[in-house]
Amino acid sequence: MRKPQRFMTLHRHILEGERKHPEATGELSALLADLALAAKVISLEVNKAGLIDILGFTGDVNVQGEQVKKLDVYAHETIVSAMDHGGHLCLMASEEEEDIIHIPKHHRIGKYVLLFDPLDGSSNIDANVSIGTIFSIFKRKSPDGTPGTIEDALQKGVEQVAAGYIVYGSSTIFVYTTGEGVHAFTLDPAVGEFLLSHENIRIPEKAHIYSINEGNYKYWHQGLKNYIKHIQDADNRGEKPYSARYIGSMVADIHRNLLYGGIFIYPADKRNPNGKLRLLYECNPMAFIVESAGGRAIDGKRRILEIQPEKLHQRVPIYIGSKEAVDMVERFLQEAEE
Ligand code: P6P
Repeated sequence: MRKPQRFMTLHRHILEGERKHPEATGELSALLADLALAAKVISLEVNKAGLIDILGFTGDVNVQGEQVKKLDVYAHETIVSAMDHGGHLCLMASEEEEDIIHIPKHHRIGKYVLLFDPLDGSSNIDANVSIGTIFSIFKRKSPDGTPGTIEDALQKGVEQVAAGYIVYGSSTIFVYTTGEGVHAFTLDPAVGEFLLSHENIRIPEKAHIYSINEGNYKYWHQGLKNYIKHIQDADNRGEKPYSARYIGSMVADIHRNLLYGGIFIYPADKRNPNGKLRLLYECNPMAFIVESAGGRAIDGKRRILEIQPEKLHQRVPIYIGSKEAVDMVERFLQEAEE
């Protein structure tokens, strides 16, 4: 009889990872499984979104008489409702919500904190460009059994116990790390399971892809201009030329660079001294993932994961990707300061 195909589901992979830690209670595994369910629900809606115009749904009320929500609000509400009753969380915070999100009183309060960007890059959905959900998980600092506090959300990125993203593209891929390798699972819609597609992803140390919005060139500081000019001259030095790849969706850009090698940059510039991307919901989780895959992530001076957050929606500049590339841009930025 043919040996059954060894397919590793996300759920089985998480449980096998948990078994390596005798002290594990299974709560983190259950939390990640709840997130995977939310991801499947969001994926279904995102992939239908393109049909809204084709099927003639009205702008506000669709054929089922339901209120058609903006996709990022829909994704936010899907994650909150999937995660608020599992008993694993004391608190949530979302890029879509001004303040922290408390767990409803009638639900058990758990020991984890979930920070998330429900649908990053959602402005791209009408052009059918890949978008994504990003999440970051911490253990609470405040006493067990009490409602979570803002301090539980404002922890340094080094304190993360897990982080990941789901990219809704030509396929839906769930990528996560608990600090022991970075693993990717592709959704098989036929069976409704995330199946292991890339185990222990390592970002190539050398990079020949750079991702940055060159439309902001005139606002860049000199050190960054010097770096970009340097890499654009690579072939004049007999080196392999670089390619510019910028999707304008952080999850898609980072996912490609994670697999192929590359550097993603959203810098501080003369208009935005803190760049654009959020520390809690985008930069910290992506930094944990990329560092766990052998890369680096800095704000130009500091390791992203060492930054002490001051506010929920704090923005930081980010230079993230292959180690050699981040080392090089760091040198150009330092030299320009001297
Ligand atoms: P810009 C999408 O709006 C986003 O938050 C990230 O996903 C993306 O990397 C960045 O902003 C794009 O910003 O200013 O280049 O359009």
